[in-house]
Amino acid sequence: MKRLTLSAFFLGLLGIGWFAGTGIPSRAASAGISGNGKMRFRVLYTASHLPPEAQAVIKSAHGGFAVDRRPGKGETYFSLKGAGIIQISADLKNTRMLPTAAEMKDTNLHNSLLWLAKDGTPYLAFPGNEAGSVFTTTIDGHMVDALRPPDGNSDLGSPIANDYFRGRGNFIPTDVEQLDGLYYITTGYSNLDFVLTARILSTSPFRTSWYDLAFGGRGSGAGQFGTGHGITIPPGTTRIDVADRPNAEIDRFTRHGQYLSTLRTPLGSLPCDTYFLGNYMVVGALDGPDRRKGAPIYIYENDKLISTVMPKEDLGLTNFTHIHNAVMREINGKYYLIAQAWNPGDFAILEQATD
Ligand SMILES: [Ca+2]
Ligand SMILES: [Ca+2]
Repeated sequence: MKRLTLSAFFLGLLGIGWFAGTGIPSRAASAGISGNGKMRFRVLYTASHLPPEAQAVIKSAHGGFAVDRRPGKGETYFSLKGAGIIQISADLKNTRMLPTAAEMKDTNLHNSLLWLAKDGTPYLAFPGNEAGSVFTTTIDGHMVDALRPPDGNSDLGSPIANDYFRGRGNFIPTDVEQLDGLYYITTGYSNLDFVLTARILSTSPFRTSWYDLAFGGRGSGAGQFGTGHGITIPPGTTRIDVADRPNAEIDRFTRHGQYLSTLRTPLGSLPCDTYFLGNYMVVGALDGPDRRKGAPIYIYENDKLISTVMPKEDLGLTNFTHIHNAVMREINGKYYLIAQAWNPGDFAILEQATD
């Protein structure tokens, strides 16, 4: 009996291997379902759904997703070092590479943002943590701007931040947001660990310059960060949410950098960033409280935790030891999670289990 069970198990693994090897978008690598209540998910696509160039470097994935929220759109964007910017179609069925400038293609872009200028023109922005630059492109991936490190002479609005760059401290952007012509940039991988801001002076030609507003800073006090890793503004609001990863906190600020409040994620979790869809907040976590089970994706409704999705433990996505980013889509009344893992990197799209 035991032997039979084991044989079946290994045959099953072999089956998954064959499936993944065909290059066909592999549906249901595992029959598992994960999550709670209405927010339970199963695997829809794995990394084999990505273009070959992306699959070749997926193991080094260390970024995040941006979704085009405009009516009639819905495409998702992210970038992989060595491959460039990838676009996932609005219906999730297709993926393609966008032509990407060499300067952006061969460096890590740690997250992604899609924002609209006053005239409605969409732009993508990417924090280059290795390049020390925030890159802006058109929706087609054409690079229009690279915001370089502060030179030590620009007033960043905080003596600590000014002194840091005067002393040649590193600029390491980890995420970027945009509100009314200001970029808000987290610098959680540097000792500075502030949110810095830069003004978008014009879009034709595209020009940016550092702005005198900075807030946060390293520490455990209210509105301080252990690592200010991700930054997100809930759509339709002016509130700024910073994922303070080692402290299991989402620290909230006004657009002027005044500290508002903190939402605590489960003790021992490492929240990387937040994504908002309606009343839902999705939080991809590098680790959960129980490190043996792989990393969770948390789903909150009106700031209340309603579901914990465990891709490794429940869905057989063995590379999802750490999750670096997750976003949610709604298509025809059904919810989908798009997630990427880190160390090792991996990719998956999960679909809501409605049965
Ligand atoms: Ca904090
Ligand atoms: Ca973000």
